[in-house]
Order: sequence, then structure tokens, then C-alpha cells
Amino acid sequence: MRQKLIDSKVRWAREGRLLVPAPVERRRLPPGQRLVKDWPVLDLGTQPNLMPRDWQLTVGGLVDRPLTLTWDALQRLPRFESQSDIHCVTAWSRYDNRWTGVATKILLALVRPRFDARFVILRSFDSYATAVPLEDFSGDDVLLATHWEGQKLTRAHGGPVRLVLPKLYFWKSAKWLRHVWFTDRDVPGYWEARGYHRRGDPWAQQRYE
Ligand SMILES: Nc1nc2c(c(=O)[nH]1)N[C@H]1C(S)=C(S)[C@@H](COP(=O)(O)O)O[C@H]1N2
Ligand SMILES: [Mo]
Repeated sequence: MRQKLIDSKVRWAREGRLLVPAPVERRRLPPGQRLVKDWPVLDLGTQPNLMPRDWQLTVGGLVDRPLTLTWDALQRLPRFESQSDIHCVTAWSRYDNRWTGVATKILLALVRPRFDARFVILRSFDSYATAVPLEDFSGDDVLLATHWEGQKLTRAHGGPVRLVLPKLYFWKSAKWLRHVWFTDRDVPGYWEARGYHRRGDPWAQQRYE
């Protein structure tokens, strides 16, 4: 009797019985990052002072319907809210930021990128620029943000309107957004021209090229 049990346990061991593939665990904090509770301000030192009525966004390039959005026109678009984590390439991360604004999906539906559009170039009122693949720009959690935690986005953090693209390092989330330009090839922005990665996925540690 006991021998039967032993034999079957030996067989189980040989067959690897009860072994199931471990779930692929994804830590919330990407490699090399450390968590902060405050919210650092990072930019090139010039923070444009824009009243909402001075703000205007132009959207063009490889699209069927180029568009200019005033602040009032932006308010009339459907609102979108999304909570996400910030990962800055200088190694700080901040969890649970609640953003409100207009989803890039809405913008894309309005301007209709042409089939050959593959990149989106973002230009800002402080002359900053950055480039992202259209696929990343189109993500479900990407928005033109006007509010953070229910409060109007401050000037220091890119108000009145900034991009928020949580799945890439935060340098891709252009503050004081001015132009959104669709292209068929990558055009390096401020940091990309200085050695930063063309895509910038924190999980793959795409800090530099
Ligand atoms: N217009 C503009 N957007 C910008 C920058 C900038 O210098 N100018 N800096 C980028 C960088 S490097 C980071 S880490 C984040 C910082 O955003 P925060 O100041 O709201 O934390 O903004 C990004 N967007
Ligand atoms: Mo940054």
C-alpha cells in the first residue's frame, strides 16, 4: 500500500505534476526608479505665463482635418478622467495622479491621421519639443490634461494644458502644449537630440539610445 503511494509520488515528480506556470509578475515601480510623495518640477527654466484665453493649440501635419483649438473649444469636448503613475527619467516616480482633460482618442477622431502618420511631434510655448510614436500617443490613458487632483493645472506643471502619456518617461509629456504635429518619420525633440531614447518605455529602461 505504502509502496503504491511512493511510486505514484515518484511518478508525479518525474512528470512535474502540480507545476503551473508562475504568473508574470510586473512590479509597479519600473527598474531603477524610486518613489517620491511630492511632485518635482522639471523644465528648461522658462515657464510661460499663459492665460487660458491666450492659449491655442494647432493640430496638423499628416491629418485629414487640421484643427485649431481655443480654450473654449477644448472645454466643449468630452471630458476624460484617468489615474496613473508618473515615471521621470531622472529616476523619481509618483503614484496615483488623477488627471482630467480631453483624451487623445477624441483629438484623433477629430483630425483623422492619414494612413502614413506614424509619429507625433509635440511643441510647447517654451520652445520645448518631444516626439512619440503615434501608437503610444493613442493609448487609452493618454490625455490633454487641464486638471490634476481636481485642481486647475498650475503654471509650473504645464498649465493651462499639458500632455500626459503615463506609459512613457515623463519628458514625453509636454507641458504648455502648443502644436501637435503628425509625421511619417521621427523628428528628435529637445531631449531626443541630446541622447535620450526615441521611445522612452520605463519598463524597458529606455532612458538613452
Ligand atoms: N514644455 C515643456 N514640457 C516639458 C519639459 C519642459 O522643459 N518643457 N520637461 C519635461 C520633463 S524632462 C519632465 S520630467 C516633465 C516634468 O513635469 P513636471 O514639472 O510637471 O513634473 O515635463 C516634461 N515636459
Ligand atoms: Mo524629466
